[in-house]
Amino acid sequence: MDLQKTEIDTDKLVGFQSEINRSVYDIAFIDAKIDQFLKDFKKSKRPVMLIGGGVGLAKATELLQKAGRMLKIPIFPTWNALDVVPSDYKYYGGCVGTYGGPGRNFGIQNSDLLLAVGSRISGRITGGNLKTFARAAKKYVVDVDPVLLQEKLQQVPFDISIRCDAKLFMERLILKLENRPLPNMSSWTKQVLDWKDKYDPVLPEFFKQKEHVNPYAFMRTLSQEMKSGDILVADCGGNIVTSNHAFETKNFSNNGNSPMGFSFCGAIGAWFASNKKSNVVCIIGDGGFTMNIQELQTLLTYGIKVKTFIMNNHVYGIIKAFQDTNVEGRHEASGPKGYVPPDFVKISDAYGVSTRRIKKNIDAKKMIREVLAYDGPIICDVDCGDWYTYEPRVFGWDTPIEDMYPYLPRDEFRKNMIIDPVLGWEKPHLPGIKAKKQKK
Ligand SMILES: Cc1ncc(C[n+]2csc(CCOP(=O)(O)OP(=O)(O)O)c2C)c(N)n1
Repeated sequence: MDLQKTEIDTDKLVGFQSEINRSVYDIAFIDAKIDQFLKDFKKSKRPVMLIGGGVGLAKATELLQKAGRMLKIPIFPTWNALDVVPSDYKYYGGCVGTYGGPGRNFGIQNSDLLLAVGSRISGRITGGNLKTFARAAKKYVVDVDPVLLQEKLQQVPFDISIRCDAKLFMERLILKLENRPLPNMSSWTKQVLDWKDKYDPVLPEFFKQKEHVNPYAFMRTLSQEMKSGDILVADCGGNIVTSNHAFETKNFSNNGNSPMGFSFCGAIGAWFASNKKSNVVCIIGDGGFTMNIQELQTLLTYGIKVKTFIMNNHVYGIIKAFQDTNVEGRHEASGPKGYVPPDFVKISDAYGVSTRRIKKNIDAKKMIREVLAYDGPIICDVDCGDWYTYEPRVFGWDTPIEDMYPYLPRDEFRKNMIIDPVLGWEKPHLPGIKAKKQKK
């Protein structure tokens, strides 16, 4: 209460400096490490970059994309950098990690040189089997935060740690790359991009599904229907997995903390910051929507034209998937036992917000168009039945991340692993799973 009542003279507050304070960085050290990286790059056969949210925060997106066009190597964004390395970027190599989507992690796992910028390479990226993460790669890690570069906090040991702002690092890297002959990595890069295209999580049969809406098909269609410059804010749980697996380009999300209900308010914030001409779309689960349902009134009070799609699978999808993997399919409090969502259309109607329902997969495209074209706030309930099949994904925490479920036939797996696989993928059965097979 004392703090809340305190009078503040805003002119006297300590300011935040958005410009890089170059004096805190050791430029000679950074340049020497870049030289070392370029020497290793010459010897390398399978170099890659891993880009985290830090690059976007440092406003280094354009410089990173320029450096990528010079190096011509595969670049993998973490989920927090999907708008830094969008899916239509020439060297986008797919998503990586325990829910690694397009490419099923073959690119990063086969690499022999890894340059990570603005990512602390968290457990979501490495999986729990740390010694198998990019196991043949010499790892350069660039981070602005010296704390994250401390050895004791590294999930996987970094070979070379470079403390630097991402923008400054990219500037120095580009200076070194200009007018320098570089080895041709085109066949490796093509191989990674082929993996990405071949192992697209969005399967053709998803579009043919009868009855309920298939979330993967829905997200891919939505990404085709949204325009460049539109904003997508996705939430938490299974709907963020399907968004990140299937939505192409234009993404903006909350993957760090992942609080349920974030995207509804995040989209409202994004609408205020937007040009008011582009669409701002909110993707949210039924569980997440319940968390901030009172903001329906805010849409009306301020005339906020956010278009919200509730991916309604009537359960806590990601929790059920976790329960299948880890507690033998005992679905406690994840629905329908212990959790049942209300009828969101009736609730939104009561607030006076416009509504739509999509009940069938086949109607998705038409309805997406109608909602996107609607001039005002609108809530669309997307009936996904009880879908919670998020694939591909690493099954079991101690599994190398190229060993994804659904497992590939042995021969196909071997063809894709240049680096010797550890035995994980040879497992003939799914560890610990006794859950019923789901209907798709
Ligand atoms: C505020 C909050 N409470 C609990 C969690 C843990 N949690 C993560 S996802 C999830 C279920 C999400 O269900 P839903 O919103 O329906 O999305 P789905 O996974 O079905 O797409 C829960 C309980 C969380 N992230 N945030």
